[in-house]
Amino acid sequence: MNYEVLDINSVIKYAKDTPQISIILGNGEYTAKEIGDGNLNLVFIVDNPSNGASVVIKQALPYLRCVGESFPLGEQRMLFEIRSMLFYADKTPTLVPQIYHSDEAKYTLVMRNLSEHIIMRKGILECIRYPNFADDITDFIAKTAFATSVFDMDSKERTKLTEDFVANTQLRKLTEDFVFTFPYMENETNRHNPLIEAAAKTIKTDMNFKAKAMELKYIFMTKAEALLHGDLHTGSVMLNEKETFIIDSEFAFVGPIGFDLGAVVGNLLMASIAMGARGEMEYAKWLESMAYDVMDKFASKFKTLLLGGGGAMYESGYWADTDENGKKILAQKIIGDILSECVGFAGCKMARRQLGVAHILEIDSIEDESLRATVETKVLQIAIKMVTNYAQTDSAKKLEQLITDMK
Ligand code: ADP
Ligand code: SR1
Ligand code: MG
Repeated sequence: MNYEVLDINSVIKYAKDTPQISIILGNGEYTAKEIGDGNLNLVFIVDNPSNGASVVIKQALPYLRCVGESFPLGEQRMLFEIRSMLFYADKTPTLVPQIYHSDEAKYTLVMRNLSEHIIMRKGILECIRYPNFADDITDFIAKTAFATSVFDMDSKERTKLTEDFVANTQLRKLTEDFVFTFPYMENETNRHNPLIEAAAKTIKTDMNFKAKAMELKYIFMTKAEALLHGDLHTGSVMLNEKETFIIDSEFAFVGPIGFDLGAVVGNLLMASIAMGARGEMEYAKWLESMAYDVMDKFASKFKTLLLGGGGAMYESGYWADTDENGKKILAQKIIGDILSECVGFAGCKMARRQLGVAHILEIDSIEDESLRATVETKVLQIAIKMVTNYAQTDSAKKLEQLITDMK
């Protein structure tokens, strides 16, 4: 490690000594607190109480925070968060916090403190309805995926994009291990509620499920479709009823678009099951319907973008001006594949949150162990169904049917 890991004292000095930060905070005595509740990094809020100014400073730790120092993890991952957040700031500026400064030598990203927004998981626990979420998240996925696809970029730009993110191998490997592999075999990092021991054991011998999980891992590892956020769960979204912001893109890499979409869909479905078990039936229904809405909205927005696309894909003169059908057939095929992969990826993400190292707030905070087991079991059953049937589940309607048939 050849950089200084910040603490609540040194982060104040860092803010004072860095003109791009001190210009935002202004003159005065700064205060700092560490608020990181994620699995990987340090997050500080630095305030200037004399004028109310405030910034968030995020820094990569040289290890995996949720496991501890025994699990080293390269701090270079922050470079990919910096590059992707700057890219998003350009393409979807209203959907990411304003970036004030980034430092590739100190592995820091300095951004707007979203003090009027909360992490979506926490809003879900309070049953808050977010009327713009489905539109905002599908804008984010469709626009950033299209802008980095062969339908918009030329070959040279795409080669550069791939080069900029190809070295994010450590975080890709985290996903390969913790989403697609470890939860379905014996591994020391796994943890689950003792009351679901039987289900946790069964999945490890379910060859049908395990083969499909490997198929999805193969797609994850080989399909270089577009630049992904890479960890787009509801803990990477800060919002209120009016605005939505995407944060925490250190897992960014060029991969299959269905992976980001699946993260959103899988986390909404898990949240729906958890909130239903807490007695919030109407809210649970709304969360489930939002999962389908996200798939439908993405499909419609992405189709429009693909039909207007060019980039490295189409040689001028290939399609006749009147020939819209060829483009439509191709767009339909691409979107069908993205949606079915989304269903499979969502299923893997739902299963791993019950069996692997990282769980979710909406379920883990259910104190009654047996109620929690009921939720975990239901999530697992649906997840297995989604993974084993993903290839033929290529629309929101088909996913809804698959889940309804299990009720
Ligand atoms: P990790 O990479 O460790 O998962 P996150 O980027 O998810 O870290 O940030 C951890 C927490 O810090 C978030 O859950 C949120 O509470 C807080 N946070 C992160 N970025 C901001 C921000 N721009 N404004 C306010 N709070 C933030
Ligand atoms: C080691 S697993 C930690 C998890 O936290 C991140 O948010 C990713 O989802 C990762 O899989
Ligand atoms: Mg996070």
